[in-house]
Amino acid sequence: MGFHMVGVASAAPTIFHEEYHRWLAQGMHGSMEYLARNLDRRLDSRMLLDGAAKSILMVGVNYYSDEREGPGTPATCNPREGLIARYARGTDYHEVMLSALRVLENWVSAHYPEALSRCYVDTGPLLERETAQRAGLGWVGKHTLLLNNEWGSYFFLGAMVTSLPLEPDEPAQSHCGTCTRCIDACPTGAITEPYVVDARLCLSYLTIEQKETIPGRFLKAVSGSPSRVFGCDICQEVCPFTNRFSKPMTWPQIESRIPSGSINLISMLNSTPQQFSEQFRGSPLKRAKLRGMQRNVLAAMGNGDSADELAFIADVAETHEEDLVRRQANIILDNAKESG
Ligand code: B12
Repeated sequence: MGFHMVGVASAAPTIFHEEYHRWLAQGMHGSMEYLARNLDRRLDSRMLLDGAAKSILMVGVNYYSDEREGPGTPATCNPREGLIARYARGTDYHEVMLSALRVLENWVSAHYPEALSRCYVDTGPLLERETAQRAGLGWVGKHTLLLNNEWGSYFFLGAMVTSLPLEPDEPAQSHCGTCTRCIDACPTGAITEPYVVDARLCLSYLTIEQKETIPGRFLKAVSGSPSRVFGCDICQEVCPFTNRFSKPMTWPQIESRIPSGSINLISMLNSTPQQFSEQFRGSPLKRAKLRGMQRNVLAAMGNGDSADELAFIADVAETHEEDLVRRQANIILDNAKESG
């Protein structure tokens, strides 16, 4: 079916039960309430399929696109461009991967008609990375993402849960050693300790998942050079394994549609709902909605460092039709006042 990685884990309780509860108790999930739901199943995959789950077939699909991110690229040279995280430059992976998994599921059903199964990509109550580590697809890095010494970390995970008792693969071993580059590079300190990401501090959460304004203390990180207007890959960009082993993707369905890796900030700020929905049909950017993207690009435009910038942001605060964007503009203005 073209998956780049595949492995089997037995359905089992997580060995990080306490860590997960601590993470929730500290509020690190922010507004992603679904992470606190269905904990019986989320923390013990034997409970999936109404208690009939025996094995989980984990798959991985490489999505690395080799657009450069460093010096000389539009997002770095041009302050009017903002970077889109690599995973979001093509068509949304959820449906594409689910369709491929369903082909596999149909094949299994044809051979084992009595077997129950369910496919998940992202949305199910399953700890995909921990399960994938047990299935031998790679190891959980200190940035909490799954890493593999053939593919790096730019790959999606998907799962087929089945009632069939399949023979499990050998779990993968960690190769992170004493390296802390991901922790050191995160501009907001979101990796609060190895293997723990406080989502509330993560640029990915701040620019995609949360629907409110981006607090002033994160503006420098969003508007850095390059600015990041949808998701963030810094913890992966600095990883020696990711750098060494990433190879360009081979799934045309999720190929990058944004060759520069970045979008024009002003065009997005001025985009109409029709333009946005036509330009980004089927794209992960839709998750942030137009108003979320406009909030992000405004936050990326700067901190009101010059008089021109301040005047522009003050105008947005008065005239932009989205309430969220006007409120974001006021946060930038307040922030500029505070920092003199
Ligand atoms: C919620 C979520 C987010 C949240 C929270 C991130 C997080 N780290 O949990 C936000 C919005 C911030 C996010 C961001 C991103 N995400 Co996300 N996300 C998810 C989702 C839906 C659930 C993850 C989850 O359950 N989190 C809850 C926390 C508590 O779980 P955890 O970090 O695994 O915590 C465990 C470990 O830390 C462990 N632990 C504690 N101590 C120790 C010690 C050791 C030694 C070990 C090994 C483990 C360990 O205990 C915890 C309990 O098990 C998954 C899909 C899925 N269902 O799994 C995708 C997923 C993890 N995301 C993915 C991607 C691509 C991203 C981004 C790269 C996107 C981007 N470019 O912006 C960023 C990366 C940021 C980062 N460093 O995590 C991919 C990752 C693929 C891969 N190769 O790993 C996934 C698997 C989606 C997919 N199907 O492909 N994401």
